[in-house]
Amino acid sequence: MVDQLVTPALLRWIREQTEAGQPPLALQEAMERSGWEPGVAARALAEGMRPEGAMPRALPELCVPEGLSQWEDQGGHAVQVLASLQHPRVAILGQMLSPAECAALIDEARPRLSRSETVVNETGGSEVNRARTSQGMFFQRGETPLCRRIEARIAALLGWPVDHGEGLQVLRYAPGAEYKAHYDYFDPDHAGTSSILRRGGQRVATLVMYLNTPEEGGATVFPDAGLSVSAVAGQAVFFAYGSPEPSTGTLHGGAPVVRGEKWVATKWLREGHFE
Ligand code: PD2
Ligand code: ZN
Repeated sequence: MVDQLVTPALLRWIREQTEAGQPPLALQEAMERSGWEPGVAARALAEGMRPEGAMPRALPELCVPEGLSQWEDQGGHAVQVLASLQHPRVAILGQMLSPAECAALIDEARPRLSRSETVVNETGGSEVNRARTSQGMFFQRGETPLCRRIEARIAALLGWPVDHGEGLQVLRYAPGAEYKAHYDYFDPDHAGTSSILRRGGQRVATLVMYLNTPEEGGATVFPDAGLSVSAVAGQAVFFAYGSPEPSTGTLHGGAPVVRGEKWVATKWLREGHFE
């Protein structure tokens, strides 16, 4: 496939259309009809909709604030940067969520759980898979006041717009349940990926927030980095992958829960506007 370049003319067209009131999804579809790859179109949209003169958000900059041990959101909630790694780009965060927020997310999610599914690469759909034995549910982005508060905190912490994120996903792992090693980005070589990329382009980063502390097991593991992150209530692991490639070192999985149960909320960030 020939690499497509985001040209100044395309960016000018996006700015004009945006000023004329065209919604991002309509522009994305129009670009795809003209032959633009969905991921390139999403990247161009993100760039073209940025106010002129504003600094570009280069994907590799998607990271937690550097050199800070603690960061406060607008509501005065302090998040700690407990550890960070350059390659793979991983950060361990403390007090990402308060105990009350963890409990409330579990309460809101519990009645809506069903068996988790994974993406079917050939079609872009999803199906039940033995590699992922948790139960889960998705909130719509901004669905509840709690979702909105958490989404705003994540966006401010990472400097990534709220509208470039998927809705929160909550997962419950019973004893024995696990999520075998995988990448969170969509495989560019699979036939179903182009239809997925139409909604916001590629995933570029993941934040897994732990809502409780399992009695034993359930760590999030990064086999290529030899890294294991314990699931501790309120803490989170963030990892970014600026391109959809194994060289990002972001192969990761959820180790089996041995005793107790494990609850997490996952936030996936996209390169463009996600509807
Ligand atoms: O629950 C986890 O630790 C985990 C591990 C790997 C979650 C995800 N991936 C995910 O939600 O993508
Ligand atoms: Zn994952």
